[in-house]
Amino acid sequence: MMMLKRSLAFSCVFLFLGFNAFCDVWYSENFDNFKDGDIAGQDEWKTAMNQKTCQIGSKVKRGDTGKSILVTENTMVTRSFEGTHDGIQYVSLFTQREKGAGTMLFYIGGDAIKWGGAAVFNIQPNATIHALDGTAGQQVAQGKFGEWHHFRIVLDFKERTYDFYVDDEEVADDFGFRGEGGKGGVNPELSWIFFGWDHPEALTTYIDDIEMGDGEGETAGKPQAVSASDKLATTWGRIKQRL
Ligand SMILES: [Ca+2]
Repeated sequence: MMMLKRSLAFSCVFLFLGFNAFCDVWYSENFDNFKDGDIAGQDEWKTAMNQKTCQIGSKVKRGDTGKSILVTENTMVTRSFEGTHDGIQYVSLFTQREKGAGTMLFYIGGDAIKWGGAAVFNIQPNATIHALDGTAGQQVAQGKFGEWHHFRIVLDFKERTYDFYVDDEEVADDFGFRGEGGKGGVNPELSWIFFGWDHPEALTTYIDDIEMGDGEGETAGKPQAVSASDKLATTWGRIKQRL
């Protein structure tokens, strides 16, 4: 892991001018190399709110091969991130839910987990997507069962607001952080994400390809241009030769 971090740091130095977008990413995971079963205990993922762990599986995933996270009722997991991630930050992920009576909850923040969250949103049993503006929830989009949706959340830790994009369409603009007591003033930076459903009503939801980084992340979740990939692979090869 240390080697990887060092390599990434090196690559950012080398690629700073030519491939700046790459450097903006500070967490990227497709879960394809995780072990099947409990995600808790892998890559610093942990259970949250005294719930059971979500699962890694290969039944439903983005792409033809690989794995994703399966979120079911009474499961909730979180991951914390080191470093200072303030100013403008983004989270990009893909999610797909099936029919069921449970609600898929998402929280992103930097204060107390759950109630001190910054951006708070969910997918309800009828597949509508809701987001909180402060403490007031409202429907912002209509999802479809059994289809991947792309979520991109852009958080402004100075203004303490966030924008929410569903499948590239902005569905929430400058929604207030939830924050402790709904004041929204207690999240200095992005330090964790967590999701799940802490109730017994049935839930089947998948999450894949989580990416987090500095800035708006406009290209997150989009296929990279072939030329950029080639350039990256070539540069990567040179970096490895030097190390
Ligand atoms: Ca995957």
